[in-house]
Amino acid sequence: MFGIFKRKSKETPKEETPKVIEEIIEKPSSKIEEIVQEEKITQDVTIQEEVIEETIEEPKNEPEVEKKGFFARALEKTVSNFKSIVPEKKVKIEFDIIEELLIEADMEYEIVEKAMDGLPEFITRAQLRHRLVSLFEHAPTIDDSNIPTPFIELIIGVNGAGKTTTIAKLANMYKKAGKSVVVGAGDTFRAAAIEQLSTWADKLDVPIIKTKQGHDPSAVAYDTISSAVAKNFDHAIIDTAGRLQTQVNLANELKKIVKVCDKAHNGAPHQKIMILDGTQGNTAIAQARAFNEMISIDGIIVTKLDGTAKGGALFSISNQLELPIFYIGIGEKADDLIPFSPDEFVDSLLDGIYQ
Ligand SMILES: Nc1nc2c(ncn2[C@@H]2O[C@H](COP(=O)(O)OP(=O)(O)O)[C@@H](O)[C@H]2O)c(=O)[nH]1
Ligand SMILES: [Mg+2]
Repeated sequence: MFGIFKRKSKETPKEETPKVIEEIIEKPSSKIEEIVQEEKITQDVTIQEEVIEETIEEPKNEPEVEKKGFFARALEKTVSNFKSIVPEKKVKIEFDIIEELLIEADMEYEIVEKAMDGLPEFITRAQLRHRLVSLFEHAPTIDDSNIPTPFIELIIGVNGAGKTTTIAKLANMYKKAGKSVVVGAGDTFRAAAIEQLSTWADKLDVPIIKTKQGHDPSAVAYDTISSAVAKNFDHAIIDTAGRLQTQVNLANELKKIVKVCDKAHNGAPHQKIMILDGTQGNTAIAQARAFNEMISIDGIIVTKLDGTAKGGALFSISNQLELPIFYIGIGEKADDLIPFSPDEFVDSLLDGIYQ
């Protein structure tokens, strides 16, 4: 770990001349082919030409929503479920009731036991808060001074988890902080995935590196990084395909992308971020473990927390995987990404049950 997790900077965004650099790579770069052949990084993955019909919704142009209380918004469904167990907020709550609430919120039983071990029969907010916050011991290290340029992030996760949308959200956040960003459409498995990222790139006015469906995603990663280096970009964010983690192909492909990133720029990718669908709750853990074994992950972004009552799964996710949660996704728009804060998260949860 570099300790280079970057939070929203407080700088005011620079005035930028809108410019779209769009590069279409017709063929995987010959450089990549050389590297792969020379080093026998992995067997060539045969990518079936497959067209999956997918509706890409135009990102809506809505005014920016006030972000105050966004953890409360993220936990709205989780907390509203609590009402059936604790109809009225209290100062002290019985041990068994707390246990029930946490399980209801989809916290794994093992973690509930760990968190509540030795707590008294009636538990105060402060007692529970301390235990819950400490479950996020793997909170990200923040060191803004030590961020390599370009800062290269590889985004992984299963189909539908929210990878492409999260890339748009990250790009939007970096741009708003006055940084330059290039995105790479590394999910070459589906044409729709390339189109979806292109639509976002147009909307956000960030350059995109893309190729045709079925082409080598490593080539896209290589060219995205090369472009970021050549043009002195601050950030490069690379998308990947998310077919099922059980496929050996996917593991090989991801390993190859990681190696090629390092060839393109020593030390890249600086962060491998896994995107987990929050509506899956605890079941996302097994998925995450599989990815972590393929290419070790640096941190997690949990999406779709706005649409789930399983907010408690975040405790298990971070604790079981021993990984930090960098951000959470709370909607489909570019601004719907917030840095994860264990304190605020726990407080919003407790607001739903304590006076
Ligand atoms: N409600 C909500 N929807 C999200 C969020 N993140 C992504 N989505 C939606 O989830 C769907 C799949 O996202 P996508 O980025 O295409 O997933 P990918 O296959 O992993 O790239 C899309 O309809 C997104 O708009 C989120 O934080 N909240
Ligand atoms: Mg995608």
